[in-house]
Amino acid sequence: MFILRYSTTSPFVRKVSVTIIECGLENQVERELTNPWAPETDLPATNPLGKVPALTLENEQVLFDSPVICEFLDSLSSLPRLFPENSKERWSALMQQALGDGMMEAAVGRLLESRRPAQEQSQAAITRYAAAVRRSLDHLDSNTQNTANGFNIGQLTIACALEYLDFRFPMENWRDGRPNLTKWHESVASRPSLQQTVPYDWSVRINGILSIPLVIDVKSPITSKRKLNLFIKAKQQLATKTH
Ligand SMILES: N[C@@H](CCC(=O)N[C@@H](CS)C(=O)NCC(=O)O)C(=O)O
Repeated sequence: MFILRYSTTSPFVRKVSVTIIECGLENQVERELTNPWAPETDLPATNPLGKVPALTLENEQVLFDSPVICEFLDSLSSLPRLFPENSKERWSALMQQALGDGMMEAAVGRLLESRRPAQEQSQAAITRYAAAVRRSLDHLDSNTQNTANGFNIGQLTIACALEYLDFRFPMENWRDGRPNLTKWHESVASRPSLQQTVPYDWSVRINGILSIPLVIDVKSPITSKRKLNLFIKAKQQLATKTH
């Protein structure tokens, strides 16, 4: 059994979750809910960068950074490969993955910047992040050959990036003025791997008080003891925001 440290909102974690489903590996991965922003988190003991996703293998080796984890998982699967072997297709898929990862980094960076106290926020940084995402969306809309066929790691990452924009910036509909990208997204959005991994905030406010749902993740194959431990751990982390 592998252990995936995850958050329910991270687009990088989502890439891994989609890969797990695409590769048919659901029963080989146990999931551990982790808030990387909690001051007391032990995540750095697993990933010195303090980031999710991080995957611990059976021999205790840890893999981190979503491209590494996804390629490892893909190498275990006998299903059609997400990382093409043929050189031309491979570089194209890896470039698309880099573009999608970059869009996620810019979108997450913008969100974090906008959550800083008003007097500490940099409008210049927010504008720069937003422009990077906008240019990438325009590039994808006018280069549809990059997204056209199949569902490799590049297309998987772009889909996660687009849906992260829907999740965090729904008021700025990326579809506006981008018919080609919209059509492409519609063609992949019904894949079960995407439908089953829609991001959600596990912290909710009830009467203004930060709380968490009792069922942490119904899709996780985790034991009730582990679930209880996660619940306690999560309760201890309530004061810290996730993204
Ligand atoms: N390049 C990494 C990015 C991972 C990442 O930025 N994860 C965020 C959550 S979306 C995180 O854990 N951030 C915590 C931090 O930066 O301290 C990947 O592809 O896995």
